[in-house]
Amino acid sequence: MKDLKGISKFLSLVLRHKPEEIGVVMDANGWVAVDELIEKCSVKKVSLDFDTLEEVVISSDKQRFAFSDDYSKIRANQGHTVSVDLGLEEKEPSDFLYHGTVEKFLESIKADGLQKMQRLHVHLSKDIETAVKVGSRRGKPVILKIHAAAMHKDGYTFYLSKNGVWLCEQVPVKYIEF
Ligand code: HQG
Repeated sequence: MKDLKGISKFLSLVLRHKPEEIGVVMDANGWVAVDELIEKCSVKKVSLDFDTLEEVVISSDKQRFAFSDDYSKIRANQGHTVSVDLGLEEKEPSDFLYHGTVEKFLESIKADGLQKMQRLHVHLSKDIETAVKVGSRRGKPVILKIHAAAMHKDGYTFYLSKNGVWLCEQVPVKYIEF
């Protein structure tokens, strides 16, 4: 059986954080040529062919990756730490969005609000269930309720990624319900 999850994690590393890990070129919009990706994955002994890559893209639980229309390029839908312009769609959020985190960050979040840390955006979830999954990556999840519509009304911009993750620059403390 192919290790689709392992490949997906490796692709997340390359397509969001470290294209240099295997020496692929990423354009300003986050795209990497599929042929080059497949070829250079072998450098790290990750054996990949087009069919497997397509399987990873289709089976990704969070739809982490997308092909260009002609399947010649691939990119991550969100989660980057490298600076890319994804042409994100600005969107008005519903009343509340959620953020899954853990206890140890609360004091700092209470002081500074939610910050994007290493990534390009603060990531917010449309429902509590998704936020629980995000928080659980780090331990016992703590869910923060974000007064998103109020923020938007006050002039903050929200984006919705292709795979349904809400993104913004920051969330000031006054919009966070702890
Ligand atoms: C915390 C996954 C201290 C924040 C998920 C989080 C998501 C602060 C951590 C995506 C802080 C950053 C992103 C402050 C925020 N002081 N800590 N002022 N502001 N934090 O991984 O949201 O599976 O960059 O609470 O599903 O956890 O990779 O962000 O705990 O969509 O596809 O700093 O990653 O997607 O951590 O996760 P991250 P995140 P994938």
